[in-house]
Order: sequence, then C-alpha cells, then structure tokens
Amino acid sequence: MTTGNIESDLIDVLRRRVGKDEFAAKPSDWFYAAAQTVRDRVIDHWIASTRQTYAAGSKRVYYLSLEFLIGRLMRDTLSNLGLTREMERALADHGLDLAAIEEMEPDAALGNGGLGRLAACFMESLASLDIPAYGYGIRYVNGMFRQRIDDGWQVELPETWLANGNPWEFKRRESAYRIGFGGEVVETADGSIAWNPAELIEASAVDTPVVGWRGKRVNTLRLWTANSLDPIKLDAFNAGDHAGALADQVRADSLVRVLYPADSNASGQELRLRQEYFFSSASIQDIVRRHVQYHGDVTTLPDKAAIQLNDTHPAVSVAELMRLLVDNHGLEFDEAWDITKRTFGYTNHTLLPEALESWPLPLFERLLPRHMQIVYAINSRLLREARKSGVMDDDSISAISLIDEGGERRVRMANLAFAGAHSVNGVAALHTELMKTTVFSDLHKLYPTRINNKTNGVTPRRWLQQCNPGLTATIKDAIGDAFLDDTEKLVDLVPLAGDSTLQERVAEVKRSNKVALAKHIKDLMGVRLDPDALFDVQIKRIHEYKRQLLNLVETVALYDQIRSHPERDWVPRVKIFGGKAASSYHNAKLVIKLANDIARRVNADPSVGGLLKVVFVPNYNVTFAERIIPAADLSEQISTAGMEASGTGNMKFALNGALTIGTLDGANIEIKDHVGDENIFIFGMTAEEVAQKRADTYNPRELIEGSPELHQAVEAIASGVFSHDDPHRYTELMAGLYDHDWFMVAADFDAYAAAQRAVDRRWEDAASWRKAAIHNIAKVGWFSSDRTIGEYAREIWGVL
Ligand code: 26Q
Repeated sequence: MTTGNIESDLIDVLRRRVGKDEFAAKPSDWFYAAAQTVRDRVIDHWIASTRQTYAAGSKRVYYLSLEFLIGRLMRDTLSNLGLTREMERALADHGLDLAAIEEMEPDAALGNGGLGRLAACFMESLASLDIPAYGYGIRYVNGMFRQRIDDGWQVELPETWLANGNPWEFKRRESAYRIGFGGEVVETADGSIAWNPAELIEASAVDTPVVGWRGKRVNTLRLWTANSLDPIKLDAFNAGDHAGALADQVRADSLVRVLYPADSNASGQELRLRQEYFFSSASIQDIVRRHVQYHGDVTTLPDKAAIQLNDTHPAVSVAELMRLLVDNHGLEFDEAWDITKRTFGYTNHTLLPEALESWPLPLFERLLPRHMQIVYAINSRLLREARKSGVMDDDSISAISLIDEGGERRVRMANLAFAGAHSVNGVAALHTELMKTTVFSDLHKLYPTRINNKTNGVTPRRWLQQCNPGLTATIKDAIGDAFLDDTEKLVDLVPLAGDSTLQERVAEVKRSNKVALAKHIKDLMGVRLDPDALFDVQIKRIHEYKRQLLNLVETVALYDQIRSHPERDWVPRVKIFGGKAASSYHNAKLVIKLANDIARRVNADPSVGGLLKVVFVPNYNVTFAERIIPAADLSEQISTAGMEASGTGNMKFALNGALTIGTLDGANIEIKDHVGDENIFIFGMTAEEVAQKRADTYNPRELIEGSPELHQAVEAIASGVFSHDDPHRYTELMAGLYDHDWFMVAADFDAYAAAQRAVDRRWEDAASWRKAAIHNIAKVGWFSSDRTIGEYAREIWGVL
C-alpha cells in the first residue's frame, strides 16, 4: 500500500479492504475506506514514536481508566495530521462531501461523562506534548446506552458502535495475559506464595493510535478484550451440551460487554469488580513485562513508568503490582511497597459519599484471595505508621483504615489508592481543598504533602478548532495563528474585545452556528428555534446535584411572568437541555420527563408569543456536544456549591464564546478568576455557606413560601399543570423540595432568577455582550488540557 496521493489510495483501500468499487460503495463504506486511508498515514509516525521512546529509554506515562469517552475520530485525526483539505478534495472527486461521510462514524462512547471525556482529552494532549504514553481501558462491546425519548420518558437502548467494524483499531492477539479469579492461596515448599485461581480468562489487546497536534507523536490507546482460554469445549459440544460447551466464552464476553452507566453511585456489583480487576491486571502485567523486557531490572520501574489511576476504578492495580513484585519477582514486601508508591499517582473526581467505591470484604476475598492478603498487609503497615506518627487518635486511625469496620466489613478503594500513591490530586482548586478537609482529612494529616491540585482542562483541537472552524478562522484573522500551538495566546484578543468589527464577526459566526443547530434540531425533533433568541444551554449528565431542576423551576417561573406581563420587553430565549440519567436513578429520569412535559406545554402556548422555547435533545453525546457548544450563548453551570469537582463543559462553552451563569463551584471559580467578575454571572451560596446551612437547620418550606415566584412555580408543577395525564407525577419530587431540599434549590432560587434577569439586561446591550464573549474566549486558554498535562508531567510523573 502506498501512502502517496490520498485520492488514489482511497479507491485502492475501498477495493482491497472493503471489497467494493466506487459505484457499489455506500456512504458507510466510504467512511471505512477514508478512515483506513488516514490510519495508513498514522502508522509510520506511530512506529517512529515507539522506536524513539525505546531508543531514548524514556519514562512512559500509563493512564489507567475504566472510561474513555472518545467520540468520533475522523475529523480529529485528519486535522491533527493536516490532511483535512486533501481528504475533502479526494472525496469531492467522487461527488462526496467529507462532512456527510463523517456522519457515518459512530460516536465511541466508552464512558459516562466528565471523567471519561477528560481521559480522552488527556490522551490527545499527551501526544501533542510529545510525551510517551499509553491509555489502558476496556474495549466495551456496548458502551454508553443510546437514549431514546418515548413520550417524554428516557428509554435506554444498547448502542452497537462496533456493528460495522472499527477502522481505527489493531487487534493484538499476541499481546495477551491470563487473568485469574477465585481459587485459593497456598504456600509452596520453598516458602513462597502461590495463588491458584479457580478461573482464568485471557485478556488480549486492541490498540488505537492517538495522534497529537501536528502529528507530533502517536501514542497508543490499548483497550482489553476478553476470551476464554478454551473458546469451545468440543467434548461437551459433541455430547450435545451446546450451551455448556460455550459457557466459558459467554462468561468472558460478559466481562467486556457493558459499561456501567452510572456515574454517581458505586453499585457494588460483582461484575464491576471483575471488570476492574480484569483490566487492572492485564495493564499492570503489560507494563511490568515491557519494563523487564527493556530494562531488565524490575526495581527501576518507578524511573521508567508513571501509572496514573483515573479515580479508584483501577485502584486494585496497587495490590496487583504488589502481587507481581512479591510473588513473581521475589521482592521483599517493603521494597515492593516502596516501588509501588513511587510508581502510582491517584486522581480523585468526586466527594459524593455514595460514589466512593468500597467492596464487601467477603466478595473481595472470594474473587481475589491473594489481593485480600496483600490489602491486610498494607493496612497493618499503614495503621502502624499512623500510630507511630503521634498525630492520629483512634477515630482518625479507623477513618484511614483500608477496611471499613462499621457494619458489614468493606474494602475502601479510595484509601487503598491514597496509601499506594505518592501523589493524590483533585481536579480543581476548591475540590482539592475540600479533599483535605472532608473525605481525606485524616490521611492528609498523616501525609500532608501528598494531596495536590491539577485543575482540569480540555483539548482546544476538538473543542475549538474542529467543532468551531468559523470562530477559529475569525480568531486567526484577528491575532494570527500562534494560538493554534499555544492556547494561552488567545489573550492577544483582549485588546480587540471592544473592536466593533471583531465583535460583529464573532457574532456572525455564533449566529451561523445557531442556524446550523436550529436546522439540526428541526430535522431531528420538528421543533423550530429562532436563531436570534438567546440560546441558554444545560447539557451534562442528569443529576440532582447538577440542579437541572433549578433551571426547570426557573423556566416555569419565567413562563409565568411572560404570560402575566406580556407588555414587558422580554428577551427571547431558547432553553436547551440534554443529558442521560443512570438507568436506576428515579429522580433523574423524572427530571427528564419534567423537561419534556414543560417543553410540550410551553412550545404549544401561543400566549408566550415565541419568547420562550424549551427543548430536551435526545441522546446527548460527544458528537452532539460538538454541535451545541459552538451555538450556545449562555452556559448553565449551576451545581450546588461544593458538589461538582470541576466540570469541563464550563471550559468548552467559554472557549466558544458563551457566557457562564454559575455557582462558585469546581472550576467555575477559576474561570471567574480568569475572565473577570464582569464577564460571568455568578450567583448563590458558597460551598462554605452550603455546609453551614446543612449543619444548622435549613428550612426550605419557609423559603419557598416566602418567594412568590418560586412558590407559584413549584405549586404549578406539583399540582399537575404540566402533567394533565397524571396530575400527581411530580407531587413527590416537589415535596422533596419542601421537606429536605438537599441540593438547596430553594435556597439559591431567588439569586438564580435575579442572575437570569441580569443576563437579559446584558443581552439587550449587544455590544456589551459581545465584548464579554470575546473576553471569555481570550482568557480561558489556560483551561487547555495541554496546560493540565504539563503540570501532571512535571509535578507528578517526572517527565518533561
Ligand atoms: C463507580 C463504581 C461503580 C460503577 C460506576 C462508578 C462510577 C463511574 C463513573 C463513578 C463515577 C464515575 C464518573 C465520575 C465523573 O465523571 N466525575 C466527573 O469528573 C470530571 C473530570 O474530572 C469532573 O469535571 C466532574 O466535576 C466530575 O463530576
């Protein structure tokens, strides 16, 4: 295969790998051929990158994550290689449009939300910064479910992203490892320990090249798939037991079948722990094998490998590395522990107690008997060190224990990850401070230098250049193209923020993005949106702490106001919602139904005169985000303060010139510090005030009854104004606001409504709005994942 002219290669690839000529090819065939034509151009860079790393003996970064929310790869890969125009021309020669061919690519959704998308942004930035790195995860056959909205309700359907094959990946059947489960631990004659698992499953690698900006480096995303060692038991099959003959393969398949679609509740299911161990063990075995092969001596591992744990999902890796070092490489426990700690870093992404992983001890012990022994051994050293320190009382010591002894005994994965890592980081400044004072306060007392902050970032390639080519071109015209290589150069826009020509050009781009989104939504759902209205967007996982309900209640209040005072000059608004709810999360699913119920009623009401439209877009995913974010005017980041660890959507919106309405939570605080108080709409309680109010007595009923707008809206929803077919549908949901209101919707409502009216006033002054939008674009270059990865590289991994 040549890699000369894309046009001739494309036809060649189509014939040889798809088996069709240009007359028979369907759009999906063209996509496959185009992707493989591009992949062919990646391979030489890939091999060169790997060779160079081996030759230089460089330290590598290993990013272990149960989620990689990749989205599509065609535009990203073409653009990073600088081949977009060439591919456009090659397809045009056959009467095809690249944008239409891109639509054939499935959205790879091997993740739930923020944590998974962060992993994908990090992989791209690692390659762009020329850092040798592997991502390790699971090649789920069914990733995130596809969301259908049936009569306003979420319905979950399996997404079959691999149905037409995956043109980007390489199967590596030779890179395979045995993963054990269950069985027993025995002491052998020579005194060493042997684990004899009851069950063995083979993990084999499937690699996807990850291309950095300007094709600088190509790293590997290595996802594991599972096979039984004996795919079919022929004796059983021949004896007529057809199902039994395949049972082992079915068991292996089930391991990589589905992504757990919950991002806030540690479900505690056995299959989840099996997934965590399966991918951790395969990855750690692969890392140790590579190290020993090239460097000979396992004790130098920390000099050549930095392993980052993306939350606690891979935390069992700590015990797995210990097992390999002690049982297979014959190291003393203490030396192994020192190597382990110097190798691992751990990133925490949530403070929500219900999301902290812990496993019932009997389950952990049954599935991983050797790891259970290792956890006990680590724990006894940890607790001894704590007692010796003199700074820990009994309560502190039981709080840091790897075993939760209150009630049913459980293994605490966050404590294991903390103990086994030399660095523990949060994902925004506030979140990191709260880690020190809440979940990890006792471990922080014992290890006061371990916790550090790495504020999240997003890749500007996907989230500016690729999703918003119009804005990118406009910026280039204004300040040149240095910002393409260093996002912080966007600050050169600051002196131009008041320039009316630039303001108009930025506004034209925004408008044309809104027209495109409006057309998409019209085609998809039949709802007509006015591109001159203010596009007010809340897209993210549906969760009570993210407070879609606060937005919806305010929407109802606004609807009410518009009808009572039609004479006022209301700012026309389009309220856009999107997001998936965990399948078992009752209130989140009810919020989706409420958004749809409100939309149906408001959109059909002639008395609002088109001043308010509400849409809930179905099946929000990375690809949908790439359409919506460039078209947004207002970004809703309204979580209860102290609950959103960082947020990353907030950064994507600001980079695309939307203004933020938000609470002092997560990275919103740092966004405010960058863009300035006058260019963001901050409202509501601080994290400290929330904590204070929760500790004191909080009386939401009094607040609701004292706020006429809020009261009216809550009562309308509770009494069935939006649910004539089932008037009590929302009675309980609204009763929750009166009774406990854990997420403080009532406490923040008036401030939120006032901030929304401040948004209206600013919108009416178009020049002032546009100036603020340009300020946002100019000042958020710092939130590039290149900056974040640079900090990890220097301060945690010791590379760069
Ligand atoms: C745990 C156990 C069993 C099943 C599922 C899970 C699970 C899965 C996913 C728990 C949590 C998650 C995802 C968490 C997540 O996405 N957190 C987000 O991480 C972002 C990146 O740092 C932050 O910006 C967000 O604030 C944070 O909510």
